[in-house]
Parts: sequence; C-alpha cells; structure tokens
Amino acid sequence: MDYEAIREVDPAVADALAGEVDRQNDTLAMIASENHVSEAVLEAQGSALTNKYAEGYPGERYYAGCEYADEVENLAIERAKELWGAEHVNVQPHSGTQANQGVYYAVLEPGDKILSLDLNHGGHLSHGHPANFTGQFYEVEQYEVDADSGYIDYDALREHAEDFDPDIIVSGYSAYPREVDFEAIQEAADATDAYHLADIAHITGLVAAGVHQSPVGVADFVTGSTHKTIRAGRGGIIMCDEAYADDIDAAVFPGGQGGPLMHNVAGKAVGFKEALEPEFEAYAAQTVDNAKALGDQLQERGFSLVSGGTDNHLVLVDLRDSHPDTTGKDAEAALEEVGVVLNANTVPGETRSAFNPSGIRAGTPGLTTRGFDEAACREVADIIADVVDAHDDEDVKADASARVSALTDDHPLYQ
Ligand code: DSN
Repeated sequence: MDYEAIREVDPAVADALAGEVDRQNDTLAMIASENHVSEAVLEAQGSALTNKYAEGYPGERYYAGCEYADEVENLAIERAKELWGAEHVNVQPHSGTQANQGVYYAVLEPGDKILSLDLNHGGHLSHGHPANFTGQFYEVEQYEVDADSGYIDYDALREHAEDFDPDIIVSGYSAYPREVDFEAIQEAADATDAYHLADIAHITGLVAAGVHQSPVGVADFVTGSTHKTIRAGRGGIIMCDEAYADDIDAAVFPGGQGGPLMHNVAGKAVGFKEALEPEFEAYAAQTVDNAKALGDQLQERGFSLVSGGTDNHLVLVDLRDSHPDTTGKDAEAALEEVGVVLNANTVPGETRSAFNPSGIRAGTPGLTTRGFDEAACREVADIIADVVDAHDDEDVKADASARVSALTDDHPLYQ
C-alpha cells in the first residue's frame, strides 16, 4: 500500500494513509467494534463505484447506468440472506446507527415508546440516549443489567415492559459480554405487543458463523454493522421478514438517506463472500476462545470483569475494585503508548463520567484476524495487566512496547 496516485496529488494525505497502515500493522487493535478487512474488501471500497449515484433499489433506480451497481447490490443481498437466513435484506444503511434509524422511521411515530438497555450497562447511543435523536424524538425508558451478576435480568425486563408498554423493545448491545437470549426478549415484546429490534452490530460475524444464537426469525427487525465481527465493507444492514420489506426500504431511501454508498456496498458483497467460506466459522469460534483466554488471564491478574467473563468477542473490565485510583482514560492512554489500542468504557453502576469512565473494553476480532491464538491473547492480557498496574513506570512501558512489537511481528497484517 504505497498510495502512489494519492502521493502525486496530495502527499499530506498519502503520508497519513500510509501512517494509518503502519499504525494498524504495529499496534494491537482491541477496540471491540473494530476489525481488519481483507485487501479485497479495501479494493472494493476504493473502487469506481464511489462515483455512481444509484438512488432506489436494484432494477428500480432513479438514474441510468446502474447495471453494475445492481449486480453488486444483488450479490450483497443474496450473500447476506445466505449468511443470516433473513427473508429480506437492505444493504444500503451507511452505518449501524442509520440502520436503526431506518427501523424507527419505518414503524414508530414521534413520541412513541422505546425500551432499551442503558448506555452505561452496554447499550448504544442510537437506542434512545438523550444526546441522540432517538432520545429526543421518542419516549425512552431503559433497562439495566443485574447489579450483582452483570447479566440481563430477563424477568425484570419483561416486568418493565409490562409496566411501560413500549412500542419497540431494543436488544443487542455494544458492551455486553454475555450471550443474548433473543427469545426471552421476544417474549417480553409479545407480552406487550411491541416490535422487537435486535441490533447485532457487534456480533454479526458470531451470529453468521453460528457461534451466537440468531435473532433472525425471532425479532421483527435485525440490524447490524458490516465491518465489525463480520469483517466486510463499512456500513450497516437491516434484515426483516418480507412483510416489512417495503416499509424498511422506503424508510432507508428516500426516508433517511440519499444515494447509497455503492463502493461500500461492494465492500459488503466481497466481505460477505469471504464470510461464506468455511474458514470463517473457525475465525468466529477462535475470536470467542481468544476473548475467553484474554478474560481468564486478566482475572488471574486480579482484574474484575463485568459478569465475571465473556461469551462473545469482548471483555469489559471494571477497574474500581482492582485499581480504584486508575480511570478508564488513564488505562487507555498508558496502553496506547505501548501499542495496545482499546477504549475506556462506562460500566454498570458507573460512578465517574462517560468521558472518563471506570472501565476498559477490549475485543479480540482484530487480533484473531491477524492469527492470534489463546496463548497470544494471554500474553496480551499480561501486557495489559503490567501496564495498568504500573502506568507511570517508563521501564514497564518500554518492556510492554517491545512485547507488543514481538506479537505484531509474529502476526503480520497488511503489506
Ligand atoms: N462505536 C461502536 C462501538 O465501539 O461499539 C458502536 O457504534
């Protein structure tokens, strides 16, 4: 990736792009929502389809010249149907948040009621946070994880639903390390005659590979982003039964978006094809095994994990017991210095702020893409523990940096 054409026009951007490739090669991408797509997906996203306007859907566009756009979008749709088993798929949302917006716009009126998980407990901004349009256009109440176990309390959720009588219940989370029981949430939705939106943004790849239960065929709507565990082109996706197809398509375009980002749709198509290969199941299973190894070793080293472990691709560390004077931002900054890139995160019962919270979230999708196994992830846990234990000690950080370099050298990424 030498970016020759860009360099001729714009050396400053070429330098930044090359710098980003080096950064990804030389550090551990442990932000749980990130991954490393293949060079094939990168090429698709950098293709001439970026020039094409294709408002509408395959075969029904508002502009001429869409034969290749149609071909690519149809491939993305058919592959998504095969991956997740959905009756209808819309691959045009620009992001997971836009996908959620499409569902809300399709079935809710302003002032309708959303019941969703609190952000501090693992939810997402687009599920009704006051700073997001959802928190302003709709009436929102939020459920929480159980204070002692860290697990969703499905009985309490159902009682909350019966009390609040929501129009839609949102499941699927951004910082919840446990398997989600979509059937239990569907029962709460059925009991209150509410729609059920399952936002599987984080676990799209785990669901496609069968290492996490699927909400497709259970929830009314399933949304996701396409660049996280599924490792395809950047953006979002909506899945639903045929009965909702027209409403969802109209809500995405022209309801909420203009022209689809066809170069990203191409990236989705290519990434979905890769995910249909048998190796992808092994990748997804290894991602979960790696997160378990990472979490086990962090616990060995005295760290507290929310819910005591993980069933998926991420661990959520609550620093308050083990490191009461270290904030999530302190840990994030010290770890970034040594090449471990993860994010400070709020934890259930948060006593600090969203900007400087009490936890860190760490995921294994990116590490697994570059070939890390459980032993390598235990070494990563030891590096994290050493640095957080002594985040002002320059010798410890120098040693940690060298160990990160050894790991990245052993697991090359982009050439
Ligand atoms: N920003 C993503 C995450 O980190 O979970 C969600 O949109």
